[in-house]
Amino acid sequence: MTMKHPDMTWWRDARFGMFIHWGLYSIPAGEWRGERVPRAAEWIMNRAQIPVCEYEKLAAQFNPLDFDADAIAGLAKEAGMRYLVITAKHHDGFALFKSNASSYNVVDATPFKRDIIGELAAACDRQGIRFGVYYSQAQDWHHPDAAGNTWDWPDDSKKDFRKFLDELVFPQVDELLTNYGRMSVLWFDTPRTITADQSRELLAFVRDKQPECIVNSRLGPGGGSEWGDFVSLRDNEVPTMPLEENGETCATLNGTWGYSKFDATWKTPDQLTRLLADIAAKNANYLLNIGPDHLGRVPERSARILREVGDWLQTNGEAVYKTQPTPFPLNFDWGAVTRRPGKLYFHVFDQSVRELKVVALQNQVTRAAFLDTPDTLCTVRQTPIGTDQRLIETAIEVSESTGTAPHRVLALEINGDADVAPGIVQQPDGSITLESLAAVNAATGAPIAPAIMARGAVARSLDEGIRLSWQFEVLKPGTFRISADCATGRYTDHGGQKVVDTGHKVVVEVNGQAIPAVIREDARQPIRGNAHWLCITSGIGTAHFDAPGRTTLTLAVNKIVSGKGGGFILRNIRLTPEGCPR
Ligand code: H79
Repeated sequence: MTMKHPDMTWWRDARFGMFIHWGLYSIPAGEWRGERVPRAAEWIMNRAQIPVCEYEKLAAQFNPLDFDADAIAGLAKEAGMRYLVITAKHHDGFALFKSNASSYNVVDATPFKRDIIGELAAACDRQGIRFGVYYSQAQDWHHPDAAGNTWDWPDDSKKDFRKFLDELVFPQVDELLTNYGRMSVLWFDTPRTITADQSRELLAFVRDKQPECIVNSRLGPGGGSEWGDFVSLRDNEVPTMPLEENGETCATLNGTWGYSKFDATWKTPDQLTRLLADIAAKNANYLLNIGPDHLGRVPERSARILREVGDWLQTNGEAVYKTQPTPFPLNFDWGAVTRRPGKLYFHVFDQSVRELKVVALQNQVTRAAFLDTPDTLCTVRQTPIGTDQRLIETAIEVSESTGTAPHRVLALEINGDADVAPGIVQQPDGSITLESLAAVNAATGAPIAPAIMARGAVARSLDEGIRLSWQFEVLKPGTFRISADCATGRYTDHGGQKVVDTGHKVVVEVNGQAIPAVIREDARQPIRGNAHWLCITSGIGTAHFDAPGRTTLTLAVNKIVSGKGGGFILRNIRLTPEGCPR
């Protein structure tokens, strides 16, 4: 049996989905016995070490009379989302569906008695939204043999994980795939304890029941691309370069998945449309979460924000749905790029830019206009620069645009499919960006990217002793400042502090010169408005090029400091012409 899904078309085209985290944790909503339990509210049982016998009592209080499946599916539709994934069972073990495998479910254990999964599946069908469920297949804090609950059952050696699979996981997955019609997505999470064989068995079981169901990569150990049908990136993670395989960024609208009464750190509609574009530009879907409260109400703010995203998609959806990732080998400061056959979409985040310039696009641009002012044409110039015929500069004047949305999309009609001459080239502003994922291993010549593609990444997490190199084309010689952008690598908001490890020792070799440097924090900024990740910039030194031409830069990583920031996580190396602000 083939283990990979043969046809991901609907999923691949969708690009935008709704995630829903809902369960008993919506009752405490981030507070236990008068104490705030910060961050992820769905983790409260674990974070406050609440015994099963106590947490279970929440079921008797669970009566979300305002729950309206049609309203939620309708909201997803209004937001422009094409699929929906809800927590059928999260780590706390409580099922939002009728189950014969355990009475710890919404129908048997609550006064509400309604099957939430059933109602939502039917509502999604009515709205034409693909329906899927999240199922925690390894952590279950309610089951003595599952992973995770170390406060009620501290002795791991007494746990029989197989028993948990047989008593609960297989029967419940069976119920989910039998009782609710077509299941479009099964979304597994935190594959601890589960073995490779057990994961394969679970996948075969799903394939047998519903061959069309799409499964995420967090099914099996490591959660990498060898598992399932698409790569689940880390929570809230935005890749820096296009992924070779289908990816998905699951993300929060504020800072928690389950409803919290304390967290009002909502992302703005502009941030969300930018993230959506940036993620699509990297070949991934955006699965954006809402957390209904104990009455089943979607927080009004999140609903309003999502509707605004939906309004933006009404005009700009063609630059998101069904698109392919950026053909350019770098991130632009001004925005992100998506494409379709015969089209390129420049998502312009920076409204102050009056002229957009890209290098090495081989196609002729036949028309350029913003999607929100489609009749106002922008002037395009395409001129060769340098000696290489393929080094064409495409410049588009955007000063005459009259639209007002903060994130506008410039649509270019081009002859044929977007074709960008391979290689890294100095940009029209003089800068040269060496993305970490575009590097090759200097020792082997092998691309650096595949090593992380298993999981996707905000950037490449480096190993001590590695030497990375990049070849690039200098067009306008001169003196350049070299700097490195480094990122946080995992859940690093230790008490609100986002940590990027510094102190790594590197040597940059360029132009016959070896520059030793220590990575430090000279500046810090959020990554593309994404509050969950942070980027620091470290100065490295300067380099001088006398003449145009092809050259190489090598980064030798000699010593890595492994602190709370996850080690040395390099986003890119930048060369900025002396005298330019960075
Ligand atoms: O379902 C959501 C999370 O609950 C789940 N995945 C997403 C989709 C998830 N399970 N584990 N993790 C994410 C990683 C665990 C992170 C932790 Fe923490 C850091 C556990 C304890 C510290 C985050 C912050 C959870 C509690 C506090």
